[in-house]
Amino acid sequence: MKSKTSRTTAERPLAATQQWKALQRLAATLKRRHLRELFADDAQRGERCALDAVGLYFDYAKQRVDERAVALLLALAQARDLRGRIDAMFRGDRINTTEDRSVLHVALRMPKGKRLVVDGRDVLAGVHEVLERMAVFCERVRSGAWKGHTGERIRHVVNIGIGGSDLGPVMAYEALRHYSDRALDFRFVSNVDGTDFAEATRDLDPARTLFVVCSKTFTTQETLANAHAARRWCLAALGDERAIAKHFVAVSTNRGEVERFGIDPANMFGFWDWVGGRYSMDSAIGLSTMLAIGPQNFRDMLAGFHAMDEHFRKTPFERNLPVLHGLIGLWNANFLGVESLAVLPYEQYLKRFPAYLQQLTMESNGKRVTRAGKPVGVETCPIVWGEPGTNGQHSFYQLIHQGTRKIACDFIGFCETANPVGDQHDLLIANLFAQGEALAFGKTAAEVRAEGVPAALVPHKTFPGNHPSSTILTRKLDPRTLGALVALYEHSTFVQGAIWGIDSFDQWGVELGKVLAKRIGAELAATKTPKLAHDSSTNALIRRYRRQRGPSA
Ligand code: G6Q
Repeated sequence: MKSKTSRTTAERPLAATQQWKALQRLAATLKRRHLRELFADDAQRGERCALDAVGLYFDYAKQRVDERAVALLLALAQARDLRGRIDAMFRGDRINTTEDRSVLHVALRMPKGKRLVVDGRDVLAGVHEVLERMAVFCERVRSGAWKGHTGERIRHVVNIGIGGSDLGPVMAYEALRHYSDRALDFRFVSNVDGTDFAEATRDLDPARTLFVVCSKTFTTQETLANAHAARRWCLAALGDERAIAKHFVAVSTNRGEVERFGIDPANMFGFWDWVGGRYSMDSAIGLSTMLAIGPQNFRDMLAGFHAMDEHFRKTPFERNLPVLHGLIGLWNANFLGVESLAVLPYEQYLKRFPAYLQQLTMESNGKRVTRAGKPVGVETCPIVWGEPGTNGQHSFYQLIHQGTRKIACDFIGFCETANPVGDQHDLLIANLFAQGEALAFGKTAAEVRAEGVPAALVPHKTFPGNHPSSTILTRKLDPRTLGALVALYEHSTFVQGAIWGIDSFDQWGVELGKVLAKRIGAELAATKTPKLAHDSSTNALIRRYRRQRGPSA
């Protein structure tokens, strides 16, 4: 139950709360301590600062926290009514206040047989009905029962979508490629740059190609441009409007626009306004994922998501993985001045995971005002980026080790590989562990001198260390683990947004981009030189482009 005090504290400017001030005081002390000392003080730190949940082992011992910091962060979470926020989301309250919507991606992975009534309707009935239709369709395509217009079976699937309608599908396809049907070839087209479409389709046979057009609104300029290009490409080869029904399916909430485009609503898979784009990879937006890995693997992925949801909803905060992960990220961002988070999966299949997390975290928490429209008053989302290991080690890790910026790292590794090649997996994981160790402990000048390094080179070969990192280690990358991992980051993002008091589920900055390009698009398309009223720089760029552009198709 929410106490009156907790409600009041939850509404007070964050930086004015007693918990925030206590954390600031503690940070001033902890900033002076090196991870070397924290480890020296406690021989059990490695075991104590770790958590095992839903198959994920989360080691935060190399974060610059101690017991007091964790306790204060937990107190902050309580004071900001995190429990109430979690309950409100799972209940279906309209917590996306600026768009007046519920936020129910957690419903997409609730098992059959449960009920979740929102506004008088059981949303789970709709979720499972769509999942079943998706499964029937995917089985037909995968078995060859679904034929193209000329009677050929489908061999190529092209997902057309952007943002949340692209990043989840492409990330999940790459992550679970080991589980995919290799008789089907998958491409992903997102950019309005025609090169994306041209390169994705140049070697495809239209008679054997299926387009999955993913757009929640079905009004997104990039996606519609690419979908129309696909339509022309298909008709140019197959020469018959009736081919569209065999080569196009849509995933959308907007039936009217889907019909207007010419896709049969029988070939449309729906979802709901309470699924945000960046939280939609486990809705029908995951149709390409299901086509690749099959319905059972898709269900296993949903089960992994759900297991993490249940852990998040039910576990006391001190043992709650997303809560601790989120709070430690917030500690780094707000109290240690860490500006960015590098996500470093030591797993080639997770090569698109950092890009996926960029949208999830930065679109959700890249905000400057609270739900009430007041300045947050503290830093919000850090910059998230990353690359798979070991590739990153040979490029940007230099800056993390010896640069002047403060960067935190999330290392992600798996004990088993799907592709054992000699002893390469051990080599990969040795690199992961070695990097975490080196970042934490560094190398002192005395250690460098003791190696006989000439004095002039000592400063260059000294590593300050004390760079915070977490390691998420799990058994192997399978559909269930992927679901749990994504849900971990979804909820960690939620935790941070709840504490900052922002709406993590709107994206007015994205909407702005959608509007701005329309005006200039008309000016570029105009046959007569248009009268321009932008700033002088933009006007000059438009004129130069109009003079120099190449021929259009
Ligand atoms: C995600 C955002 C955004 C969105 C794209 C595509 O949370 O809202 O990235 O997914 O702009 O939108 P449509 O799916 O409507 O085409």
